[in-house]
Amino acid sequence: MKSDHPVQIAPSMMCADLWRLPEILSELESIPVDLLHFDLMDAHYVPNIPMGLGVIESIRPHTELPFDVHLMVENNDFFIDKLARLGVQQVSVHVESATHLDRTLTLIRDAGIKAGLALNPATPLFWLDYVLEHLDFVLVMTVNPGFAGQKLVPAAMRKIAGCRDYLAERGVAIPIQVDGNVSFQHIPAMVAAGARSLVCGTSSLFHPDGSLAENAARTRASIGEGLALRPLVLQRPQREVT
Ligand code: S6P
Ligand code: MG
Repeated sequence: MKSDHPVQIAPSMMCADLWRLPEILSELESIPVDLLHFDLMDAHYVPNIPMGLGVIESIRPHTELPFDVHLMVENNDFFIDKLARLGVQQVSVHVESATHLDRTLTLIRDAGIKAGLALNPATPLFWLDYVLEHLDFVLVMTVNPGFAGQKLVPAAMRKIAGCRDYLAERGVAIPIQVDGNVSFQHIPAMVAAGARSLVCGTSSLFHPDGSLAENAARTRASIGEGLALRPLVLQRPQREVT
């Protein structure tokens, strides 16, 4: 994930109006965004199928922006060589969907693609323990995967800072991507907690109240606010034991 922006903007393409795709693509390029995020689902691992390989294939020749594919499928390995042939730059897989996680991450890298591990809101950080050397980024989900337009899971916010500290303690300098209700309101805290790539959907870049250009300016301003904040310190919830 290389670009000049300290925090990358990755538009979630399942939130774009496919009817207006050529126009949207050229607006995204002129903003400019940093990479395009595609959600590939199979109606098994998650109960939805917003887009398939065909959409990625038809868009790929029309832009030089890097493609970031978020796999939410039961059979990750089926997709890897196909995505490599389509010219995708990075792929993330979910811990729960990978029967042999080490093998799947190795397949991704061997295909010349950057590998990411996606952690659902309830998935602990320790899943990273034995695969860190295979990873180019970590995807922290702040909603349960499957749909756009959901409410943030508050505990997942703590995981962003937890993940930043976890990686720093191990001397691993890979970026944290955050996906799910990345709204104008939440972006500053997400960035202050350590997010360096934001998947932007209906709650920011594709917000129905603004144009793409207006929403992009608000998104960059919210990122600026987050970068100016002191790094968020991880606060564990206090619960009274009765
Ligand atoms: C959800 C998917 C996401 C969504 C994105 C939508 O499973 O992985 O990439 O498309 O989170 O954004 P928003 O702002 O509508 O929550
Ligand atoms: Mg996604």
